[in-house]
Amino acid sequence: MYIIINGGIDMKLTFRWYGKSDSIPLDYIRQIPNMYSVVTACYDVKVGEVWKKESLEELKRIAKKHGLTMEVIESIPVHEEIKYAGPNRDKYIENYIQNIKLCSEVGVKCVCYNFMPVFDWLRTSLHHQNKDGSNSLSYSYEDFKKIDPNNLHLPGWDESYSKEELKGLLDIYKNISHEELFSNLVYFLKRIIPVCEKYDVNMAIHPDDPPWDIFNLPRIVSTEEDLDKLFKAVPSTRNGLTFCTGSLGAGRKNDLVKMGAKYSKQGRIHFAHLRNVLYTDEKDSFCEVGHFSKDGSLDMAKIVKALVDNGFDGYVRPDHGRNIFGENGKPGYGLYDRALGAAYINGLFEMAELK
Ligand code: DNO
Repeated sequence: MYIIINGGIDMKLTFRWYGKSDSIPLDYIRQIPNMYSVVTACYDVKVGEVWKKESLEELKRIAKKHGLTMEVIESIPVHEEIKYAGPNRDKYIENYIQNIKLCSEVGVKCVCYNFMPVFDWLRTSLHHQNKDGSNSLSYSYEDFKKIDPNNLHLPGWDESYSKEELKGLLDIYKNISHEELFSNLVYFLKRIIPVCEKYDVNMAIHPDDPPWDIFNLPRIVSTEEDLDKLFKAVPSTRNGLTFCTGSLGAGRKNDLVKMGAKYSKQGRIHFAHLRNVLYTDEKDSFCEVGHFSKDGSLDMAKIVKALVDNGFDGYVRPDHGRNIFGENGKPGYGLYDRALGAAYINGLFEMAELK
C-alpha cells in the first residue's frame, strides 16, 4: 500500500506536446513529477478551418493511455481576416466558435491563442551559444535590423505563407492602426466569449513575443496598460490571459511580480508559461536561459509567489528550454531542459503554497 502524505499542489502542471509527430514520447512526459495534462492542438487543419472531432478525440485517447489529461489547447490560431477585419471575418469567427464547442466536448478547459498580426514569436537566433555549452533561442537588437520580413519563417508557427501571400498581408497591415487592431480583437471576443461562458472554456490570450511592434506591424498585447484595456473592454473573466513570463518579461518596463499578482487576483490568468530571459545589452536584446531565477533577469520565485498568494491555481507549463545534455530538439521544445524547468516550477509552487 502506498501512502501519499503531501496533499499535492493546486496548480496543474502541463507540457506542450505536438501530437503524434512529436519526437518526445508521452511516456517520458508522464515521468516528469506532478505532470497532469498535455497542451496540444490539431496541427493537420489549415488556420481558420473547423477541426475534426475525431482528431481531438484521438489526441485525448492517446494522452489518456499515458496517464495524462488534455485540458489545454495551444492554440486555436486566429485567422488573419479576423485580425484585419477582412470580408470573411464572420465566417472565420463562426468556425472558431465551432472549434471552441468541439474542444469543450472533449473536456478542454482552456484555449490559448494570440492576436499578433502575421508573425507569431520572433527570435534572431535559434541556437545562441551559451557559456555553459548549451544553446537556446535569442533576440538581438542589431541582428533584428538585418531581417527581411518577406523571407521569414520560424519553426512552430501555426501558419506559413507563400512569398506573395506574405507581401499581400504585410501591405494590408500598413493601413491598420493599433486602435483598429484592438477593436477587431474586441469584436472577436464579443462574439466568442458568450460561447465560452456557455461551454465552460477559458480563453487565454498569449502576449506579443517580444512585446513590442515589429516591422511596423501593430501589436496590442504587450504591456499592463494593454491588458487593462482589453479586460475593461470585455469584462467576463473568460476573457483571460496566458501569463507568459518570457514574453512579457522581455519588455523591461513590465513588472511581472505586480502583473502576476494583479491578474491572478482578478481571476484572469488561466494559463502560465513560465521561463526566464536574460537581458544581454542596454537595448532590447535577450537570450533564453534555464528557468532558475539567478540564471536570468526575472525573479521566478517572486513571480510564482505573487501568483499563488493571489489565488492562482490554473494550468502551468515550463516554457522554452535550452538544448542541453547533447539534445538537438525542436527549438525551445526539447525534453531535458523543459523537464528540469518543470521540476523547478513544482518546487517553487510547493514552497509558495505551504500553509
Ligand atoms: C512559442 C509559443 C507561441 C504560442 C502562441 C499562442 O513558443 O509560446 O507560439 O504558442 O503564440 O498562440
